[in-house]
Order: sequence, then C-alpha cells, then structure tokens
Amino acid sequence: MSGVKTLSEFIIERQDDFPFASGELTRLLNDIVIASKIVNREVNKAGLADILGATTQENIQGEIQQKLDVYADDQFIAALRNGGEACGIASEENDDFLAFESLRSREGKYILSFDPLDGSSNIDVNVSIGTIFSIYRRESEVGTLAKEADFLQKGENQVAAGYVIYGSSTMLVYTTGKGVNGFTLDPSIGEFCLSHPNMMIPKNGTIYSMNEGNMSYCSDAIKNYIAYCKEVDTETKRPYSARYIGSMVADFHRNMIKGGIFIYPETTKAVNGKLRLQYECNPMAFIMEQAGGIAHTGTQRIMEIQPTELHQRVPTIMGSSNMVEKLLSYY
Ligand code: AHM
Ligand code: MG
Repeated sequence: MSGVKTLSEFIIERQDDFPFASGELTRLLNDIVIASKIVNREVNKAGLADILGATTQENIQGEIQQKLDVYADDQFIAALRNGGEACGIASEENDDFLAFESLRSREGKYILSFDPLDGSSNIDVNVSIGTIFSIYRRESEVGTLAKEADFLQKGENQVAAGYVIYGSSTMLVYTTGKGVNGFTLDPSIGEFCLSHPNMMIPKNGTIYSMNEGNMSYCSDAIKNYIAYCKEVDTETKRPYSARYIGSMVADFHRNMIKGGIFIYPETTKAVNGKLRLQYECNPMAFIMEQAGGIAHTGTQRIMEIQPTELHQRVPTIMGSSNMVEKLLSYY
C-alpha cells in the first residue's frame, strides 16, 4: 500500500531499536493490537448488542463492573494467554495478578499491566473511552510462574506503554522509550495506520482538566493553581479553558495534541487521589515524558514511585511542562 505505514510494519521496523531483540516484544505488541481491534468492534456497536450497562459484580476497588469492562478484560487476557510472550498479567478488573501456567507462557519474558476499559462511566453515554497498557520485563526467572514482584516494578522499568482511544476515530498511541507515535484505525482495511509520528506535547497550553466538583476537598496548592488558571492575563492567555471528559485517556490525548494539564489530585476524601499507579498512571507517565511533558504527584515524579500494592492509587498531575511546573510551584 503506497504512502501508508501500518502499525504492524512500523513495529517490525522498530524492532532493530532493541539490540538482541528476539521479536517477542514485537509479537506481544501485535497481540495487544488484535485485542484492541476486537474491543473496538464491540465498543462501536455497543448500543445495538446486549453489552451496555452494569454487571452484578464489583471489582476489588468496590466499583460495579460494566459489561464492556469485563468483555474487554477477557479479550486482552485471551490474546496474551494465547500469545505466549507474556508470563502473566494484572488488570484493573482482577483482584490479583494472573500467572499463565502453560509451559510456553512460563518461558515468556514480559508481564503486562492494563486497564481494559478506562472511563467506564462514559460507556453507556457514547463518550470516548480507552484502554491503557504497560509492559515490563519480568524479574522472576524465565521458565517459572510470574510472581508479584514482577508487577510491582517502578514505572522507570517499563519497556513499552500505550493507550487506545475509542473516540470519533480509534487511535493507538505507544512508546518503547524512543519517542511516541500515534496510529489511526482505518476501518475500511482494519489496520492502524501511522497518522501522528513523533508526538510531542506543546510546552505551554491553555487547557486545564480536573473534576472541579471535588474542589472543597482539595489542598491549597490545587485551589490556588486553579484560581490562577481563571485569572485574566493576556500575555499568558488566561483565563485558560476548562475541559473535563472524565475519561483519562481522552483528556490526556486532547492535552497531548493541544497542550494542557490534567489533574487528579489527593483530596481529604481520597488521600491518594483516584487513579491507579500500575495500569493508569505509569503508562501515561511514560508516554507523557517521552512526548516532552511532565508526570508528577505534586511531591514526586510518578515513574520513581516504588509500588507496594497492585491496585495502589497516586495523585496525578500530567501535561505541558511549563504548566505542570507552575502548578508544582504552589506546593
Ligand atoms: P475507571 O477506570 O473506573 O473508569 O476510573 C478512571 C476514570 C478516569 O478515566 C477518569 O480520569 C476518572 O476516572 C474520572 O473520575 P471522576 O468521575 O471522579 O472525575
Ligand atoms: Mg481506569
């Protein structure tokens, strides 16, 4: 196909970025692509099939699971289990990590943490949702079952991370630590095609994204920064615009392209904020830093946090470097 580079071609081309690569990471990324295409198909016809609405189950965080959450979780697990490159997975929808038992999977060098469908509250109302994934090399010995320590690595150790946004078009954005590239799904050929090479977030932006309904529970640092965003100053193009979709992937993606800041801070009601370190914040932080932005908790760079639990939450501030630095100056 002239002029079009598909994601599969791109991944194979970039395999040479990794000395001694054996193609396993390439195959693992391809498994993720296949699962995301299947999920995309269901998301697109969600209103027609009996797949909208809630199940009767809760996840470990006490949140009612949506049918599509569970469907997406099953698709990713099946693709990775069958692929054999990952020795285990952890996901938002499963209480514990899953060690794949087959002999082939035990030989897998990688583990994957993911949020199969982020922005669940937006599923039933036809607003963008996403998938987030994070890949690490295992720490346990190849040939054995995956262990918890494999899943509790610092974000700095990630070998790849990405997200899929099921929006007005479907896109997959990922990094392997050599920049960020974005691919748009062409439904006519069923392929993700390179549409956003070398994505960089602008250093400055004019958008802030935060659930301001929580403001009464926020620290003075957050209150004062949001007040700053609303002040009039023509030189710094304030007041900024408030944009909050409530799907992290969609808010993040818009800010990546236009410049902006996304904030889900600690509050007196949720002392560590809402978002989960291992499958929401670390992968997005890796992408954000690779695109020239900053990902912070307010007191610490997100990717330097040593995780202690699979579903741990962290305050989250991500976006254009000058905007994040300005907010940090209020802490
Ligand atoms: P989820 O994984 O259960 O969908 O929750 C994560 C989502 C994020 O996508 C979004 O940024 C946030 O929750 C919105 O939370 P709130 O409704 O509190 O503003
Ligand atoms: Mg989520």
